[in-house]
Amino acid sequence: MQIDIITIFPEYFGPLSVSLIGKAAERGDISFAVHDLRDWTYDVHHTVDDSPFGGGPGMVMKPEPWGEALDTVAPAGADPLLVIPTPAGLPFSQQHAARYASEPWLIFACGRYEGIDGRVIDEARSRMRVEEVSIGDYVLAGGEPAVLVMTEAICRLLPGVLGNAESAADDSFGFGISPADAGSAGVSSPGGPMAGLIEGPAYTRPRVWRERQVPPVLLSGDHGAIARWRRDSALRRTAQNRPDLVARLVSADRARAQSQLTQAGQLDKHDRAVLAEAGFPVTEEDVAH
Ligand code: JET
Repeated sequence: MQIDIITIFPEYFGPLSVSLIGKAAERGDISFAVHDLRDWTYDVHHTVDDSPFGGGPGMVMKPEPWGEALDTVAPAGADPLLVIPTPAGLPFSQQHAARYASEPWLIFACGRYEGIDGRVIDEARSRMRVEEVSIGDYVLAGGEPAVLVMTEAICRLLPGVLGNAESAADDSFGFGISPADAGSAGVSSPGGPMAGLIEGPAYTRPRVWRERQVPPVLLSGDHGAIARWRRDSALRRTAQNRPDLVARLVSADRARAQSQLTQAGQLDKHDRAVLAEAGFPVTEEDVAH
């Protein structure tokens, strides 16, 4: 996979040579090219911003350097996916990460100040695929940290990057990519037992630490009981911290009950009882079927 990043702070991307991503880059599984937007400025001050038409505070990124940068990085006829982090974008999710991991070529454009002149995105859309995405409901000074976040979420899904292929399939949120897409991307297919849930806590040695025991079921060797316990703690934590995710599962579950389909991520009777006990508003009918 090729990843191009256009930024006024190339130094910000030092972390890409560290850890999992750094190793993947060393192996040649991912190839990064970080481009300094100021390379496409021609005045002595290498100006990339100007005041906003219509007035108001702050500065706007000038269109000309962006236009030339994109022309150079993605020449006519090329087919990259241009991803632009912005608080105004669609929420970036595990589904995005999985879909981006199946792309051979991504370009990230890091905006700053009050944003990039709106015509840059319009013009880019006329000749390549463009997605504006948000990594959360807060405002950053620039897109750089968002690109690091997305790059990590994407690259850990590439084959061979995460030593253990199964840990990605079983992740919290690991319910986003269709098995077909997963196959072509070479990423592990989710729809595991934790599909649509956030995971409960994990434990390792020692068995007793500061007088606290590891939950005994995890030492029982009973794999069925362990899977059930893990699912219960995932359900309880999801009900507690992410009622929005439980609501999605319950409504998907109701739709399925009507169409008689069976698929990964579905709730069984025990699940519904655990959710009801966790105070989640599951109906009588939900618990019964
Ligand atoms: C962000 C992403 O703040 C975020 O993104 C960085 C950023 C900051 C300021 C301006 C900007 O402009 C982008 C643009 O896109 C068309 O003009 C981007 C917060 N959550 N997710």
